[in-house]
Amino acid sequence: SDEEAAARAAAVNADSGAPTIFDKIISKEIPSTIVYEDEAVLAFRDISPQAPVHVLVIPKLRDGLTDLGKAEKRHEDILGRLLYAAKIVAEKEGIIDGFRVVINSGPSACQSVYHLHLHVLGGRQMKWPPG
Ligand code: D5M
Repeated sequence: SDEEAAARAAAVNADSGAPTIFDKIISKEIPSTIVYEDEAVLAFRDISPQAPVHVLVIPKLRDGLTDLGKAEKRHEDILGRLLYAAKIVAEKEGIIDGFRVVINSGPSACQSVYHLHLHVLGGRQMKWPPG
């Protein structure tokens, strides 16, 4: 599919350390709709929402976390912060009673941006299994 092809193309540059579109969102060079922000984490609306609520939660400092598969022991604190921020986003967005958190890691999962991000999805009945 197109998504798979794009994900494979994106993965080629993943380890180059090249900036991603999310760096420009963090620096506010590219506009985004911010839902939550603290010193370590930024949460903003996905440009291509897959549910009525679709927010991305990212670390402000990538620090090697191109994808979850690159996580190391030293990332434990930021990983915990990201997950807790996802809960705060769900609360703020009014979906605390039912929401989904997704991390696509690597081309086989159709990851397209190589700066770790959690998808927070809700506002409709989610299906299982995911595609
Ligand atoms: O998810 C990457 C996600 O990033 C995908 O759902 C689209 C979103 N995206 C890409 N560019 C932007 C901008 N500029 N604003 C907001 N959201 C964006 P993945 O899990 O890597 O496939």
